[in-house]
Amino acid sequence: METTLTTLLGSARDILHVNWLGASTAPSRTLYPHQWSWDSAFIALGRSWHDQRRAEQELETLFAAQWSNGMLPHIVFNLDVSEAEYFPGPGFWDARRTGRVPRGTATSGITQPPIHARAALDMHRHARDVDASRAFLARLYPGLRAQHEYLARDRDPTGIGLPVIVHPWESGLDNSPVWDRDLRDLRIPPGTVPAYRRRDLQHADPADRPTDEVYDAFVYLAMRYRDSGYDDRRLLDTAPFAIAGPLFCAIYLWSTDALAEIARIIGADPGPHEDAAARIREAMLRELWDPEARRFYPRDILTGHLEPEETIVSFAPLLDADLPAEHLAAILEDLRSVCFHPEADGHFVVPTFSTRSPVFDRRRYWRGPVWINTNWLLWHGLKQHGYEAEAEEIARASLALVARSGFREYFDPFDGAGYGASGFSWSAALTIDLVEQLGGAEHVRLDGNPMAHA
Ligand code: 2M8
Repeated sequence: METTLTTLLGSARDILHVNWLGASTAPSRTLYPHQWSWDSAFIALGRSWHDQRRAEQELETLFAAQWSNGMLPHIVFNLDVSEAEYFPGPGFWDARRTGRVPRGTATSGITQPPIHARAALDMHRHARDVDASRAFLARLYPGLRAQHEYLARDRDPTGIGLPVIVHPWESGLDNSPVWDRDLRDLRIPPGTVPAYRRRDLQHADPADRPTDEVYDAFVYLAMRYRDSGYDDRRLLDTAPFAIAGPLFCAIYLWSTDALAEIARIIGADPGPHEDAAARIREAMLRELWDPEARRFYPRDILTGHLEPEETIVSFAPLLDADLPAEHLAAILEDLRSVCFHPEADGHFVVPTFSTRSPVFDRRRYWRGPVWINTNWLLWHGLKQHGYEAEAEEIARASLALVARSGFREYFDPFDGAGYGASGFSWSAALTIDLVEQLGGAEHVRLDGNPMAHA
């Protein structure tokens, strides 16, 4: 089995090599030929175990495209790829019009979960060249700080203490049922959505991807934000979608803790980040916790309502190192329930949506399948709270999935079949990170019970 893991790690590195674009990495050469923001953080972390220099370059390339207001764009376009190869491309976003996009770069106009400070800190923790890594942290720190300040300053229009996302694409979990109600409630005036061609369907099975109706809603929301001039001061008047969600906010909190640590490492003042973390932590408990359901839910700040869907985002507050015992116990109960831990033989944890929901879909993008990045986040969260057995089960399931089906984009929780893109970068990168964190290929066994160290 050791040999298999060694081979697996070799293939994971090969994928990162093939998807390397020269200064950053594409999530997939076919489906996603540009640089994506949170993908790059996962990719840099995985790559850093064998190539510190390129891993650092990955994040520096991303931050070189950060807007002047601190907004870190969710896509940095690869200028060698034509507009026709991915929709929506730079022409659609028309970001340059804001005057905030750095010269020589082309970006989208929305952001993604701010996992970057955490990735940079983790990279530093195992860096071989510690001096180079410290210098890298010092170079990245102003950008990380600006990214966090942007979210606190411009994305909290009602002052709840949490940033909102203005598009499901910002959540990273685009097509999750958690947004269904909001997308259904959108009143899209007939004729407003321009004619467009879906490029994703040229590279992926339509059964794995969002429906056309959902895509229209995605395009409409992106257009609305673009046509407002990406003006966050007018969000309450112009945004049809403004949601503070547990996954985005928990990652923001986790990274804010990391930012305080980075500040300490480079000799800056961690105080402002510690204060920010305390505020975010408190706001998450106040705004996103439903005491009756005993669950964290996203809050729609336009209606004031919580969004009661049973999705994986409810478990993300495990990333809060100080999560109170009551909340921790409730999350564990849910994670162990038949909805997220189906009892069928050979199932794989953790489905992204309750397997008991009538609209659970075992293969469609974010509507049920297991993803390696959400597993990796929960693995971290469980470990930090001392739930070793549960964390090990997730690690074992993740490795079994990629060993069985390759580095696919997502996986069937029941039979482990792979869906979406093949040669998907974050599945490869986080496999590397997982194995290395567990002690390396020669120490990890996939067989036996549980993830035993040899
Ligand atoms: C997916 O999102 C993009 C749009 O941003 C798409 O469907 O075209 C999501 O899974 C997102 O989380 C991810 O960052 C991106 C690239 O892997 O693909």
